[in-house]
Amino acid sequence: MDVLDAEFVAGATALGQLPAPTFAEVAFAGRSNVGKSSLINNLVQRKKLVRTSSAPGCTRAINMFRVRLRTDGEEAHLDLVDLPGYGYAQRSKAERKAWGPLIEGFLRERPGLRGSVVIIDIRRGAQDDDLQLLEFLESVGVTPILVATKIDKLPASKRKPALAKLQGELRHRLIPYSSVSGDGRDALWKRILTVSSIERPDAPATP
Ligand SMILES: Nc1nc2c(ncn2[C@@H]2O[C@H](COP(=O)(O)OP(=O)(O)OP(=O)(O)O)[C@@H](O)[C@H]2O)c(=O)[nH]1
Ligand SMILES: [Mg+2]
Repeated sequence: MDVLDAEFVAGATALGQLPAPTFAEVAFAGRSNVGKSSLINNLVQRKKLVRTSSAPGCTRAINMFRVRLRTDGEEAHLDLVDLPGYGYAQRSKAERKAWGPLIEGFLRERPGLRGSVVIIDIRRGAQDDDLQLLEFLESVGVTPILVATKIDKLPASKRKPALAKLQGELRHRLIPYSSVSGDGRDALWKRILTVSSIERPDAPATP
């Protein structure tokens, strides 16, 4: 799989500002500062396509990026959607009130949406709002793709037990990731392309 091209398509603070669904869409959701924007940059191998920040609450709008890729000799398009982070207490109440419906509205109402990557910090584990998001996705029928990110922040000896513990709390397979080293990139792309029906799932191994 090669990413041929990636470009910013739209930023929206209301659903009506987004372009009509054109290609398959995959959303990226997670707590504020968990590394959603860094993950998208790492996936498309562009350092600065998406703005990232060490200050939480950087992404305040829904930002859509269009990726042109080639897989198995065929070209395909896919829209990646960076959602504002949730769970950041420092924002004004009015802002927080506006985002719930924005994120939920997006996840509920985009007919082209094939799945949502849900990103969890391996060091923090799944928090209440992550679990609420997973429940919400289930209720609206959006396939979750679970990612445990920032694994590079744990010493190698602590990664396995931390992943096993987090996996034990969740019902979907977890993909370990680092946006610094690129660990997990192939596995996540594979899952995204399968969920988007761009690639077929691997045939089960014949006995
Ligand atoms: N070590 C390490 N740092 C990371 C990783 N992913 C993100 N970061 C850092 O975490 C901080 C937040 O990253 P962002 O990508 O801006 O996070 P975000 O989820 O988009 O944040 P908001 O838009 O504010 O919700 C930045 O300082 C990143 O450099 C990772 O895999 N490893
Ligand atoms: Mg961001």
